[in-house]
Amino acid sequence: MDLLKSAFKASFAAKTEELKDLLKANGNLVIDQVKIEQLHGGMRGIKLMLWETSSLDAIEGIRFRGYNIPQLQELLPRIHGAKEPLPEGLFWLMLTGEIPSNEQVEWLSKDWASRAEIPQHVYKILDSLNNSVHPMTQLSIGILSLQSESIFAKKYDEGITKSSYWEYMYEDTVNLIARLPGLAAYIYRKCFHNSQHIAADPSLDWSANFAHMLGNDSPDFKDLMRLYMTIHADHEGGNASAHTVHLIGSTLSDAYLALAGGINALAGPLHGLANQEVMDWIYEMIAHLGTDNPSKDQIKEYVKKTLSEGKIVPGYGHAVLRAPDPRFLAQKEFGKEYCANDPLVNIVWNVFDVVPTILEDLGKVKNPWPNVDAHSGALLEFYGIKEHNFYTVLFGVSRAMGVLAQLCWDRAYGLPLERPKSITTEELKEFILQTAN
Ligand code: HAX
Repeated sequence: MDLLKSAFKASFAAKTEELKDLLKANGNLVIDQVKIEQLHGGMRGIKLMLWETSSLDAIEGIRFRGYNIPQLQELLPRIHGAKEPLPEGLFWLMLTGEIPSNEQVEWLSKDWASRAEIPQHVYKILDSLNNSVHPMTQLSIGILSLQSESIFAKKYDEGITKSSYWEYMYEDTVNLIARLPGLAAYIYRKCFHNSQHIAADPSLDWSANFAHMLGNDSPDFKDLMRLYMTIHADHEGGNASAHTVHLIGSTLSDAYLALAGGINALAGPLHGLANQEVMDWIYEMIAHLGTDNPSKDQIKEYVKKTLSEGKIVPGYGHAVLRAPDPRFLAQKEFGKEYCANDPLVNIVWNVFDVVPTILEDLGKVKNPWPNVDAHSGALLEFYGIKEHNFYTVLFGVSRAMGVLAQLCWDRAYGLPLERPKSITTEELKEFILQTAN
């Protein structure tokens, strides 16, 4: 059994026993109550899922196995001259609860590089797609085409015991994560660089190799990719992409089928597609105002125009967060170090200075602060990745790490099929009537 697989096994073995005892003793305790407004309002805040890899605090932001973003940046290993920690370390942490050593991260990097080969039929399917097909749709199709490689599906078909599900889920998970940069880079070079593909360099770490295959070998861009891949990886279980993967996985669909579903959820403008929308919105503002150096007053007027047309300001607001997203702030710090004079980056910062007050004044927006998607596009554009409709693909590659690590936990715990109860409006009316009497 490989290094991480055995570390994961040790980690979940103890927790599974603990969880069993906990359920036995406390299974009837009520943890939450549901208001009718929550039933109608997107189930906000209802506690109804186990999720081990991360947990979201409304003010502090995301914590991965208890560590917030600044702590992760300090503690996770940086190897081979990287200035940013490697996301491989975060994946190790999500599965084991332990910050890995440099040697463990180095091993994982090499393990992923050795699993990265993509079968030819996947490329053929991608090549058959017209470039007008959105890159997120192509990513979803690419992942589905890779499903031919699922070890879990094959073993399930042959007949396996429930106690071994986790093992094959682990294999699918790491194989899929290993292949995603190659898949995403293939889509990028096919759509935007005339199918001039760049071969993988297995001597590089996962993110650096991704940067290389996209076409930018600068050390700074490799560090941006390490940062980007780390901070987008997970946001607890209730967000649409994570919950979709968990739900699909609960039917014992394999990692490929489950992740493709999550990618489709991420492709919505209220979720991951917001990073594309932010950049499109900034470019529309630049065109409307006739300057790529708009003043804060000009930005204010444009924000008001956007709202007066009944549109949302992309990159702002959140269903859980009630403070500036630490993932936004981490990117701002990166920007200050590497591209403080870039006009587009400065627009992002000026938008940050004016938007929260305007949204707050509307009186209905619960969180007027920027989320992760408000910043990422400007940094990518600085390093030459200028195609806005590709941005959510990068988010998807990173998000795969968190949701697939959790899928391993789901199978290790033997979590059952997810099946909540829905009711009709008539039943709701009846309930209200009965409660009133
Ligand atoms: N611009 C304008 N209006 C906004 C707004 C924004 N950025 N954010 C919220 N509102 C509005 C809502 O549309 C809603 O209006 P109505 O009552 O008229 O329908 C009202 O304020 C209350 O909404 P809320 O309770 O504050 O927010 P929700 O939990 O319902 O929605 C969203 C959270 C993220 C969907 C929302 O803030 C939004 O649409 N933001 C812009 C899109 C965006 O950036 N999405 C990415 C979020 C992070 C993420 O998942 N990244 O992948």
